[in-house]
Amino acid sequence: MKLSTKIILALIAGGITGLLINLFAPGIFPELDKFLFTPLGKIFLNLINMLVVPIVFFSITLGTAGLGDPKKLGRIGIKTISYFLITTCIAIVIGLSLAAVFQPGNVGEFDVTNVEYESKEAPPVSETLLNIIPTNPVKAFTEGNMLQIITFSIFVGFALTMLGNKTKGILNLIEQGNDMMMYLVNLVMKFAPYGTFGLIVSAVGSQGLSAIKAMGLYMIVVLLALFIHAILTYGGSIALLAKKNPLWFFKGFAPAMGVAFSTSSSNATLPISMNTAQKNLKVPESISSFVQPLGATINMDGTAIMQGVATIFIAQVYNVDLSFTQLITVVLTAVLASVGTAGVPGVGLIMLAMVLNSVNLPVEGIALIIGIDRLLDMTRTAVNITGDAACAVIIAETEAKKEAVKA
Ligand code: DAS
Repeated sequence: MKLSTKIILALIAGGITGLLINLFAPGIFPELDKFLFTPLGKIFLNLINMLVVPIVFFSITLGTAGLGDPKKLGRIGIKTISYFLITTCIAIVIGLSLAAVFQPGNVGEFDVTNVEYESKEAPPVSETLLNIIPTNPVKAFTEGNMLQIITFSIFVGFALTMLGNKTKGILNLIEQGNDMMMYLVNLVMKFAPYGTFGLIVSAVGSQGLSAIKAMGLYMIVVLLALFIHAILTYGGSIALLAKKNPLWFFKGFAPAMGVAFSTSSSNATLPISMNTAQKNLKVPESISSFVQPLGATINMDGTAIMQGVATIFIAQVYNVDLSFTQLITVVLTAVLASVGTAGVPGVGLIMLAMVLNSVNLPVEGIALIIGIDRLLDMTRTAVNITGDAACAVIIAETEAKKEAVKA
């Protein structure tokens, strides 16, 4: 049986198991979760997180060096950032529009009298962007500071390109390191169905139906926006720009989407999403290794959608009418917030405070959506990494056409 089928089956079995335990034997769930489901998920999460930092360094260094001339690096960089920014803006507009149409904050009673939310201080995006150049690369590696690791890797790859044969030995060493990491990814992938099962049972079992019932319409609007964005924006751009069948893309990338869904972490899924894009979608390693780690760190369309819908939802609950200028502010702030969101569970909610502050909405409103956010984080993370893969496929195809014309 194909790995993607095993992961999908594990997702379904995990969801059903979590719901059944929650419905019929909630009393035994905590013990079962503590001694079975959480350990399964934690082992899998730790195994893939163990690979992230070395994979990002080896792959981006190789990817940058593999691109050959700096002009190609510049061209791919511009295409990548442009695709990321345009799709994130589209994502937020879809989220805002659906929230305005379905009015999730005006349906049902939301008691806002005693909601409290201690907003965790998120670093301002300007600080995040200024800090992308590491003053101490070793510290960046030990702290897992992805943007700084990416920047340092691009510089190393650029140096290897410019020095050519002088540093051939180092390039070979990095190539061998990358091969070693990719072997380990394949090894860890064998455990994916078990880890995915454990993570899903844990997430669904602990959430239960109460949160889903209370926030039903909000959840539906977010999920609908995520689905529309994935099909229209990613499916449409794959068809129009890469001239590929969207079904081929989604089917090929399904294993990575399943892992992202179960881990709620773009960073943790990165080794698997790169491996899947290279193996199933035939994206050249040099392009996949440049686009996907960058995307996992700064391109979060799913998160931007949640932030758009949540802002309108909270405005509706507090009876605040946002002006058109304020909506533009929400789009721009949500783009910045999604750039500043690290690819780890739950950070999108922390960055939401920044979007709410930009239009003077009460941050306490986040307390209304916290209960359902764990389940929504799973889906938006799957969308986040899918956008990165769509970008990689499109760049791979457009670069291949450019090479063909040159030849
Ligand atoms: N879970 C984050 C990710 O890994 C996104 C978020 O929290 O919104 O993409």
